[in-house]
Amino acid sequence: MLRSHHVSPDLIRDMFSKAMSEMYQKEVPLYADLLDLVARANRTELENNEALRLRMEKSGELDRLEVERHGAIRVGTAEELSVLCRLFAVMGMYPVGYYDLTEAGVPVHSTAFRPISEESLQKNPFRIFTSLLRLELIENEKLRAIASEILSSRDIFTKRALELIEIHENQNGLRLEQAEEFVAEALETFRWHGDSTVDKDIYEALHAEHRLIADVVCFRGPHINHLTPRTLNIDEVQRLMPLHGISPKAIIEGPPRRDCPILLRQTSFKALDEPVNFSGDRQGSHTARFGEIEQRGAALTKKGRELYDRLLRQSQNKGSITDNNEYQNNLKDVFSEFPDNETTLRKHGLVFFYYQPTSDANTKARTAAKIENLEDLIQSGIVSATPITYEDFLPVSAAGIFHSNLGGESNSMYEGNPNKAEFEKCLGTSVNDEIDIYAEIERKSIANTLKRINL
Ligand code: OOG
Ligand code: NI
Repeated sequence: MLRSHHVSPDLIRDMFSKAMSEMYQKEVPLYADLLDLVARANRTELENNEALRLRMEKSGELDRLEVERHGAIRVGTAEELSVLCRLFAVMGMYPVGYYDLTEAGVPVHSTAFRPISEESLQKNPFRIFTSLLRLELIENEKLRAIASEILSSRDIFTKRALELIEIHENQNGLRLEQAEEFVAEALETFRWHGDSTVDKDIYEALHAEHRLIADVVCFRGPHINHLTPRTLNIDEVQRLMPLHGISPKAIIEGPPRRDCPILLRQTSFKALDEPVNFSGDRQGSHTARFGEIEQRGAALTKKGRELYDRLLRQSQNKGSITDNNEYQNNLKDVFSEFPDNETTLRKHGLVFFYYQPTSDANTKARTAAKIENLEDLIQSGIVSATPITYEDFLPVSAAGIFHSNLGGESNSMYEGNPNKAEFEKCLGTSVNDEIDIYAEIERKSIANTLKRINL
């Protein structure tokens, strides 16, 4: 139970996401340009789409449109991951989902720290995609030893951040001034350091193994590598980016544009080359940090997700298409098999829905002819059903984002190596299952709806 003098974890997350955004805009000015572009495109979309504007106004989403939706970091050790898990818990962010990126030739596995309850997601849905480097997959023994030695001697958290995490755990919350201090201290962990902790030769050796290994191992901490605002029209922002001096990745990841959006569509601008001072005073550069945008749609049931995965695989049969228009057209053709209206999606059990009584539910219930099931209640206008938003990530899309920022590097040596049990051991707890979370939100909404209408 939250004591009255404690601030809510939702507020701390909100403060943290804003502080992170300010820091990142200063560190990567091109990201500030992307935010401007997205804000302008969102305004145009709202002007041209009255129905969307009204819907967003009604759900209170307009106020939150400009807050970032996610960021990403990469850590090197189990110890770092387990402390991060405790740090994010202070902000009401818990590990959801397991993503195996070895599938795409990237030697990491990941989870997303995010709010879980509907109320918390409403307040601020900010989440952090967090990857753990899998040193055990590096074959070169000497390099593996060097990397693990470097990682074991760094400390990515400030002393005060660790103390505040403990205070939070002991007193079950933080007071406002502690929360403010916590946000400032936590931010230090995610700051960019232009000074590398290693000399240039080591950096280059690790980089030659995989750029991601150099990115994780050679710096003082897990710098935030991108932040991601929400766009209302991702196709438009993809088109506008080059006109504003921003170089986008080749294609938009995820499902095609649809009337009923599903899951998550993402694109990013390519990572920048940034100057680095290596120890021993040699200069060089490192490419890791970028900006991304996302547009979210409905969460899919297990059955819906299986259909999505099958169609996505099928769309890839044409080989790798690098022109976005061609890619999207092909995707659209293949996805014509995926129903694109809410009634069919619901009747086929492909999407999770949130059920509510309509404003005149009880009047309508008195006169309704036949009511045997939920579908009858919807048909008679007693109950409304709205798709539940997908709050997680997509491994194939994440791999595409990784690749476009790692110079397309992949290494088949790492392939097909999921190890959820090991990841959870490092994390110190198990990850929540995203499908269970959506199913529970849907189930609760049905139970509440039935309770609230008098049949
Ligand atoms: C994370 C890439 C994944 C997304 O939005 O799918 C990701 C990374 O590059 O560290 O952020
Ligand atoms: Ni991302």
